[in-house]
Amino acid sequence: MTLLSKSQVDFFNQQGYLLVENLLSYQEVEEYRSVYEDFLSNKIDTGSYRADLAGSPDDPDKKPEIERITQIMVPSRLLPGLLDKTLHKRSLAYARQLLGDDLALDFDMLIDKAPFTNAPTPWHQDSAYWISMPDTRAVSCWVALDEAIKANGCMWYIPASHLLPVRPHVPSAKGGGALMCEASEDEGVAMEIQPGSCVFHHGATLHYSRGNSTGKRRRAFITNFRPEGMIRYEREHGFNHTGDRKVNNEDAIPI
Ligand SMILES: O=C(O)CCC(=O)C(=O)O
Repeated sequence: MTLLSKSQVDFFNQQGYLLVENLLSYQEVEEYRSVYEDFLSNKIDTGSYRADLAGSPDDPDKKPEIERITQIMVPSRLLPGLLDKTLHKRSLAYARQLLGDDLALDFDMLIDKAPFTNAPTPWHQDSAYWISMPDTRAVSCWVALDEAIKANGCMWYIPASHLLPVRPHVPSAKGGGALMCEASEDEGVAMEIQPGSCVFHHGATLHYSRGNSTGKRRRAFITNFRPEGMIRYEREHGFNHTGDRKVNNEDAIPI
């Protein structure tokens, strides 16, 4: 595996995100797609770890027939063999180069946007979901398993937003929808990437994706890392990233 250059690490520190191409080979992408299918089809029982990130209406008659944004939390807890494979190993190695050797896997997740579901992931900072912590180093690796373009929901990031205070967040929908804050595409950059490539973003970087308006799926496999000491801190406070979608960061609670 190649090391990140100093200019890549500097870019991440200044801008709050970093593109890394070809984290996975074509063959590896095929293997991950096959495992992804086992999660989506519930061949691997995802139980309460699965939800629609777009939320579900209170009225069951209005419930969409298909999930619009399928989110499956902690896939490596359900299939521990994933931890020894390329995506987890390489993304951890890069995360350590970006933010320090004490980083470890906090959680992972799958987010799939089904064809023609047109449901954006609202603008947010991951840190709004998390309890306030004494050490705020955290980085996600968003790996595309399909070509990610604006029309199917590639990620957008607001440069240097991780250096500013966390914005106030509120739930975007009843029934467990994603958190959202005020932000717009005018502030952001779209990262259109190939299958097997990935973008790292800091836990405080503002990000978003448009809905999927194409006829193909948009599958992403995401790993999230923070210092081992902070993972222990979270667990001691009963926080384990298995699906709670409220504002947990006290600085992100609107006044
Ligand atoms: O895949 C998406 O649309 C959103 C991903 C996201 O919010 C994240 O990785 O933190």
